[in-house]
Amino acid sequence: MPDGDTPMPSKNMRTIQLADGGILLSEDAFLPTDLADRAFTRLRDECAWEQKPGIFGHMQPRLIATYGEPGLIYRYSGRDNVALPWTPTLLEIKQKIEAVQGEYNYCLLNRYRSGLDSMGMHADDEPEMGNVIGSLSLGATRTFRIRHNTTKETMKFQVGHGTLIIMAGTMQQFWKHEVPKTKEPVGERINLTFRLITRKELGR
Ligand SMILES: O=C(O)CCC(=O)C(=O)O
Ligand SMILES: [Mn+2]
Repeated sequence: MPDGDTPMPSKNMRTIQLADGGILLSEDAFLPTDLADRAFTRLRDECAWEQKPGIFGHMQPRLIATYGEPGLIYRYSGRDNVALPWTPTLLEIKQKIEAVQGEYNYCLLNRYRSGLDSMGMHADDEPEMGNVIGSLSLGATRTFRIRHNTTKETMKFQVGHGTLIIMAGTMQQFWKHEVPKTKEPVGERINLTFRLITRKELGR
């Protein structure tokens, strides 16, 4: 079994060494289509989706849901997001990603209802956040764009049904990422970001 820090990528996984020690792993069809289809339907129909206000008080342009170990809270954009208990679908996907890299106790799900839904440039660099984040995409293909903080170097990835991206190394310190809006007629997309919220911040 991997120890969580040492990646065990499959032969279909690309490893990209980014400037300043960022690491990005990606695999297009990480989840087989039948499992991806089943997961998309279940997560869409079973998760407790909410639209929440962002940092400036306006509604975020997407729906979110948060799952994980009991009592775990992830605070971002000035709001607490309390984990609901893991569902079987989330646990199944979590274990598959952990077999590649990382150890996770929390999942933030984002649901992009159409091309108008998006996520702006940001880094998941809160002090309590582990540096390895496993991001699994389901449904419509969207662009995942990353940008270096100072050189502004950018890279784009098409993330489709079953695509896995793992962000690791120093990526959150030196790079930001986003899912821009698109005018293309795209369907719904669900993205799962598995994270490790460290113990010292539990129970705040
Ligand atoms: O939807 C995505 O691919 C990215 C989600 C993300 O960056 C986040 O939840 O922090
Ligand atoms: Mn993010």
